[in-house]
Amino acid sequence: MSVEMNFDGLVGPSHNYAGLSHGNIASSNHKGKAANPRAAALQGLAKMRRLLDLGLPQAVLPPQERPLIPGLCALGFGGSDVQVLESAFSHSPALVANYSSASCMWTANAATVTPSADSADGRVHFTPANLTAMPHRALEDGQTQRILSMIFADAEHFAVHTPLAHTPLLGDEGAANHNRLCASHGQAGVEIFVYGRDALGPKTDLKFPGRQTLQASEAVARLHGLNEDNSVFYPQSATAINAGAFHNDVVCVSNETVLFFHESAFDNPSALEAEVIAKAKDFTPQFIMAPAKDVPLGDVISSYLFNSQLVTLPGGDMALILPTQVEETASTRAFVDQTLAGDNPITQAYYLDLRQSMANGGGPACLRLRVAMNAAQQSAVHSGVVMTQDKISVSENWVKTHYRDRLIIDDLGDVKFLQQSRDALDALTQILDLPNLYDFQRTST
Ligand code: SUG
Repeated sequence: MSVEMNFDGLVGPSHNYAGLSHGNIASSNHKGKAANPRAAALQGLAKMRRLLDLGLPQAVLPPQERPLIPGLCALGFGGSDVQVLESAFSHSPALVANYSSASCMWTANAATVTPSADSADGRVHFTPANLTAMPHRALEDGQTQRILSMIFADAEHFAVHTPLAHTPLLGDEGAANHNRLCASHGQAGVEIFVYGRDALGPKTDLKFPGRQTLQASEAVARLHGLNEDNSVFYPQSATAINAGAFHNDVVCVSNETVLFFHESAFDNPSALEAEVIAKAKDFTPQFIMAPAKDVPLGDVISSYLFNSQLVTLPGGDMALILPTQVEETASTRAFVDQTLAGDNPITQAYYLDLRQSMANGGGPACLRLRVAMNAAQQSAVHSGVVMTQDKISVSENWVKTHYRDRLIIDDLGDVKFLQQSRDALDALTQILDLPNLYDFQRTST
């Protein structure tokens, strides 16, 4: 039987607020504030535990190596690893902040995933996102490809592609701009690629970056063996991007038959709905749209209503996994209550404290990469990353042992912090049975 497994990003020890993401309001608003990596990682693990408690399969993607010493070496900083960090930091703390970001925790941006029911060759396809739009995120794709290749190593079931080239033509932000509608996870569906910018089209009036290009979405669909009958390409509205919805998953989420979104997400939602209905051969899509008159776009972006996880529970009903900010905002709370009472499959809502991640613009949906798999594919996943209650407890203890509870930009140049981060990641590779995952485990000086 097919299920959807969520691969959550384990928050790395260098979680901090450097204000690196132009167009991401939360990131800009928290620039320079002290972060609490320990609380951030524990909040993420508590979310994983909640999903396990609900009976849903849960796995984890490890953090990437940060500070990224090989990246700084490639910029000409030399000597031992400690000297590289010290000279880079004395040259530019802002540069080191880019090479220290824990942004890979938002695994909705790790890759785009096409389940085998949709792909031409019957395998699950992954394209690691190049994340070209933001300098600190453009450092992620090499390690992402390595991590995915270790976890989804079985070529009979999985295809892990090379990321698209780093060019503005092909800005790719992964599953954060990808929705899939289907009767149930194991059945063929319609994949909706939402883009922020047509890199070959006329100039638009975007105030903030439209990170995902149409050309990247089309390339990913081709690589994954999709065709025009099971894929849709649709622009996100400039209104949403200019208000701070830097990814589509800030204003829209899908699960099986349901597309749950805000009226301002798309300029012409009815045209999108019509195209999806025409391509949905054996199921009836359900569109749940929050009207702007009831739920202001500003409330959507500050609360992250649509950055919820929409999941199918073992009994068949659907649940929303939401940040507590949605409960605290009158308009969004009212819309959730109205949705639960309405004639649709969503019957439950859970509010979780993810404030550390939210302060950098990452809600529940940002923290997970969804992979729908049949039974054979599930058993081919590297078992070390599959979470159990016990493994969550072990991971919590690991966080409590290795993570700081306060981190500011100045700490990123501290060589003791470099060593602490490496000790943490080294211990994690044992917990997740991913030996020699990190460069420093093979080459450090
Ligand atoms: O790319 N924030 C991330 C948040 C990504 C959220 N993901 C999804 N919506 N799927 C970003 O803007 C902030 C880092 C900083 O400012 O320190 C950051 O990278």
